[in-house]
Order: sequence, then structure tokens, then C-alpha cells
Amino acid sequence: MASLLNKTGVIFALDDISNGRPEALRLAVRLNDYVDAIKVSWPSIIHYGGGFMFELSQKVTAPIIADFKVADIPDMTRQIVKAAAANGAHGIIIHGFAGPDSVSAGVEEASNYGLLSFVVAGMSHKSSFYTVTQSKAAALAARSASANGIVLPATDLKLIAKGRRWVGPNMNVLAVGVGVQGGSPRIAIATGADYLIIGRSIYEHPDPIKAAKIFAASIVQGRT
Ligand code: BMP
Repeated sequence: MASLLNKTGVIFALDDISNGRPEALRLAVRLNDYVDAIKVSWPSIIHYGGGFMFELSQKVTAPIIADFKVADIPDMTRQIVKAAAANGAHGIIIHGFAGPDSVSAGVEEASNYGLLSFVVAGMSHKSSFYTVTQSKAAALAARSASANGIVLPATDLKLIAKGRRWVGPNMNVLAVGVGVQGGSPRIAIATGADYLIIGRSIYEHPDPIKAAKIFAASIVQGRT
């Protein structure tokens, strides 16, 4: 079974497609030792092709989380998880609003293939349809399916605190929305997040390794 590393608390979102595939891979390799996982999402897969994630998996040692925000019927969810597993992923992200059947199918299939599973239980932008009630339902669906964690917005600290209570101490809370989107890394961690998913504040920084180290230092502060 794959596992998230436990060194820095930083999960790097490899979302930038402006510099081309070789440069994206080079950046991931440079950041490999400073992050606990690398998250790959639709921009890279669409732009660089399906083989991108597999190639990345050959070049880095950090686990790769396939952020496909899967929101489909249970059978399709299983097929997506299987395809992700065959193409270099060590973890998958499923949208909680797809409901308990799809969440449990995705989590179970992830476990069958040795993948970690994370469930989105709230989003970081203003107009998301995740109400607190829906966030709770998504978090509880993730918990009862024995997912490895939930994804919650660092831009809504009350939700981070609630999410921590909903899933208990043994599931990971991955916070999105720090840096460019305005969330504080230190406070998100102090409020209950375990890991921070960070994209632009790292890859747009003139020195991405320095940026990752600064976030890691904030995470240390948040944990003390
Ligand atoms: P950035 O640090 O550049 O704002 O990127 C945030 C990352 O977190 C992106 O990969 C995005 O897909 C993800 N994310 C988010 O920003 N808000 C959510 O609600 C859920 C996400 O997965």
C-alpha cells in the first residue's frame, strides 16, 4: 500500500503547463526531496497526454496523487481508479458530492490496487455548492469507507476544524487554498490540517525549492 511521506507536509500541485513537458518533469524532480507527494491533475494530463503521469512516476520517488476529482457512477469510479493505478498513480482524489456509493466504490478499488484515497469534502473558491451539511456528509462517507483522508479548504478554517472532528484523529486532512488563494499555511495546520496542497505559490516562485522550504517551515510552526 502506498503512503504519503511524512517529512515536510507539503504536497506539490504540478499544475503548470506553460513551460512544456520536459520542464514540468524537471521541476517535479527538483522538488522531489522537499515534498511529501506530487499531485497531478487535468491540465497536465490533457496537455501532456495520458503517459505523463507514468513518466513522472519513473522519475520521482515521492508518491503521485492523481487528482481526477472523480465524480461518476460507482462502476466508472472503479474504472478510473484502475486506470490511474496502471498509469503511475499512488493515490486518487474522489469528489464527495458523488455520494456514498461512488465514494465507497472508489475507496475500495483504490485499496484493491494499493492506492491511497482522498475525498473532497469542501472547496476553496467562493461559489462552491458544498454547504456545511454536504461537507459533513462527504467527510462521513469518506470515513465510513475508510478513505485515507479528505480535502478541505484552508480558506474556511471553521470547516477545517469541523472536518478534523468529523473524520477523527486517524484520517488525513489535506488543505487546499493556501498562498495565492489567501489561506494561511501555519493556521491551516494549527486548525487541524495535516498536509497542504500547494501549486502556484511554489511553481510561480522564482526559487520553487525555497518556496517549498518556507511552506514546510510554516507547517512546523503550525504543528507546535
Ligand atoms: P494553488 O496553490 O495554485 O491555488 O493550487 C491549488 C491546488 O489545489 C490546485 O491543484 C487545485 O486543483 C486544488 N484545489 C483547490 O485549489 N481548491 C479546491 O477546493 C480543491 C482542490 O483540489
